[in-house]
Amino acid sequence: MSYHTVIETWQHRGMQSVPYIWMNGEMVGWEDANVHVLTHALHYGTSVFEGVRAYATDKGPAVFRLEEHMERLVSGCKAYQIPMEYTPAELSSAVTELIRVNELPSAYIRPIAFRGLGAIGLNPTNAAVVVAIAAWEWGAYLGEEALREGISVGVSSWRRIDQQSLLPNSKGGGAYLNSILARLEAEAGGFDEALLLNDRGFLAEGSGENLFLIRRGVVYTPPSYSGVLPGITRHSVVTLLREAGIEVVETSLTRSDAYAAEEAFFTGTAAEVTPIRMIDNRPVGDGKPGPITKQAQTMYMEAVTGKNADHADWLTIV
Ligand code: PPE
Repeated sequence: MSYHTVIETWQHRGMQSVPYIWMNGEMVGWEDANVHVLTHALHYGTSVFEGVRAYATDKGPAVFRLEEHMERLVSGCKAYQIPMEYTPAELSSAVTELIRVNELPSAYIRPIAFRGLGAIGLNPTNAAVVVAIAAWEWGAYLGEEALREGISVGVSSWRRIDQQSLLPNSKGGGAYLNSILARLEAEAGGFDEALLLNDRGFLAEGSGENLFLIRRGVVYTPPSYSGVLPGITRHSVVTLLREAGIEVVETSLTRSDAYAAEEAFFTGTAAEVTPIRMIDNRPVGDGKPGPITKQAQTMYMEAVTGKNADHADWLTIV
């Protein structure tokens, strides 16, 4: 398949290209934002990325918790020793500029820093670092129906990456091979998404989402020592639930807790608040999104679209 055919096929599948991608400080054309096959990150996963969303608001497109995402990117680069020459503030300006030049009303934003050309072999020091940001319109991550009706998840045979071998707090590219194994296994098994346990058998998270369980009106979520990514959506939802007077407890959770839950949902920038209706073929509650799940979903959507004045500071107006 020629490279141009590849691009056309990708656009056919609904991934709309936009005029510009930001690369190392410049706006380059979508079709020119390419890398060489000897890019270090392609071979060894030496990259750190982010997923951010911008929503249409009364004041135009607004990016949700932009600074926090850029700070997590920069600290992930530090952890994986990828020299990053931009500050979170500079990266944030690049994101808003990119949305502006592409005239996007809303967007999924994908910043990435990676080791490029200059080294093959496991010492990446001489591989030049490339920083790029792409943005495009992306609808519901697991489909509109998932947001409305909920999804079925299956506990994975794969364990979530562990802090003794990788850095679960960072979005390191190579580490996502773990998520990919789990996601493919889940779909092959007839589930919509995977639920990964950690190395000690406690519940961790989805392939790209944090987990919440609800029992007797209390909301539970695995703590960072369970090896989960400290999700920015997770933090936002915990904050909103507590402000609404709902108790949220961060504690180790087991598979039994998952089966006993009356409600469950996943959170993530891409997945937003996605209800879980089945876990390992057992209905969660009555198999329909419950009241606290719906409340979390509504509060989150209000916050991201600028309808919660108390959290106007979470939005960067483009
Ligand atoms: N856990 C993992 C492993 C993860 O990748 C994400 C984000 C989360 C939790 C939620 O984090 P946050 O977005 O800060 O609330 N996953 C991103 C990538 C998904 C993808 O398919 O790529 C995302 O949601 O953008």
